[in-house]
Amino acid sequence: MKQGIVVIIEADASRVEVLAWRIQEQLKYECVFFEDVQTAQSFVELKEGQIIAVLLNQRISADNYSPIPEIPCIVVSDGLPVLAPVMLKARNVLDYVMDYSLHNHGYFLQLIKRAQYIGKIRVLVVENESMVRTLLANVLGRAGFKVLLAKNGKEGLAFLEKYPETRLVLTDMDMPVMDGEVFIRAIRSQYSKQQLPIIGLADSKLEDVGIQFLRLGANDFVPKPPRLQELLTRVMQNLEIAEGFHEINELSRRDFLTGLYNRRHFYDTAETLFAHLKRGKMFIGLVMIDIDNFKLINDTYGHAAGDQVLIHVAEQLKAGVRETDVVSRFGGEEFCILLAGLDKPEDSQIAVCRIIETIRGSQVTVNGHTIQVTVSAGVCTQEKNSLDNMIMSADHYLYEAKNGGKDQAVGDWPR
Ligand code: GH3
Ligand code: MG
Ligand code: MG
Repeated sequence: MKQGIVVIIEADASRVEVLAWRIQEQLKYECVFFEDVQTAQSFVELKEGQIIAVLLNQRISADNYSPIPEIPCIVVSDGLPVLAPVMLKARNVLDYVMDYSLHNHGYFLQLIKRAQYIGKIRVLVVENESMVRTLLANVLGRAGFKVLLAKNGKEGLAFLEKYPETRLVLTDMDMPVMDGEVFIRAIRSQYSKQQLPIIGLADSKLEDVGIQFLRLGANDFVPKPPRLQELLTRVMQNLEIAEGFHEINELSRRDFLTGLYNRRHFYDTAETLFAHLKRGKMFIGLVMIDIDNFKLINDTYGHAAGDQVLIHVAEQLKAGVRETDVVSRFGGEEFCILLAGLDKPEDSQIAVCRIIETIRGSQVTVNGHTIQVTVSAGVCTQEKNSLDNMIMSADHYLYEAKNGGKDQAVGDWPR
């Protein structure tokens, strides 16, 4: 189980039982219930640093929606959110959710996930009127976002260049120096709607400006002066959609069983690294790894045990290289690693031999059986004229390693 606790303050525990179960199952966080704020507060003090988020029933704390400072709070309000304006003024209130009903569970889970990194989510506000700018900065800041403030499109673009991980843009249309139209066009030439959502601030006095925003490539618009509830709801809505897209994109790049990157992602990133290699002084190592006698493991212990072995090997590979190296499952029981930024080609030999030794010395236990695993590796460090040629060369050395008795690495380093 992951480290972290979600605190739920709710008089009727049965209302939240299913939600708590999903939080535990899907997010791997522990859930703890309290019937009143005071007991929850003492618990939070005791578990300092471990609390991920607080879910608070509005009825239990009707006048204070962030009774636990510094921890993101999700307020559950039954019925119409008449108190929403009060909540908006409270610090650390991430959002309010109407009820605990089943169709809302996904939204709760996403909010809790977001609670962990909301302080890192950058939202860019581009607006020339300082009053509106300050208002937005306050609302978004209180919700926990990191807010960047720009007076016109030009300043906005400068921020995006400096902070490319910015997650959402709110922009005015009519501004000096660079207006919303030029600004949005510039963003869209670089980021898709899913990558960087834009919400237009549409002056209510001007007709059709909202439609103009959408036609230019904004995802949404809110009237200006903004109604704060609506603004925050739309910000959350647009982040939700973008995050969903990001998750799907991430899933399509990962192998379901081991969680490693798949072949598709490998080629995407490796091509870029390879281009760097050709230009600069950096060395890379292309490593093909294949589990030895894997068919025998499957035949002896069953396919499920084989899967455990694959997961085990994947973990060892990931742990054996640096953060910047790309580890992927190429298919079946074959893995490909791109060692990036080697000082000299021979360094790959040390890294790969260490991995092989670690795997040889490790064991996998499945259903009481202890399974011994070894792997063979082929390594190419000499730059060929294409990534595919490096892979072919590594494959050739892998073949040699297998023929030479397995459980070893063969590469193009000096022998
Ligand atoms: P060698 O030492 O020469 O590499 O022999 P090997 O038995 O490891 O290689 P072989 O290519 O003959 O067999 C690979 C086996 O991997 C066959 C295939 O059924 C199995 N396999 C491929 N993908 C999976 C998977 O996702 N899970 C499991 N359990 N087995 C898989
Ligand atoms: Mg094999
Ligand atoms: Mg094979």
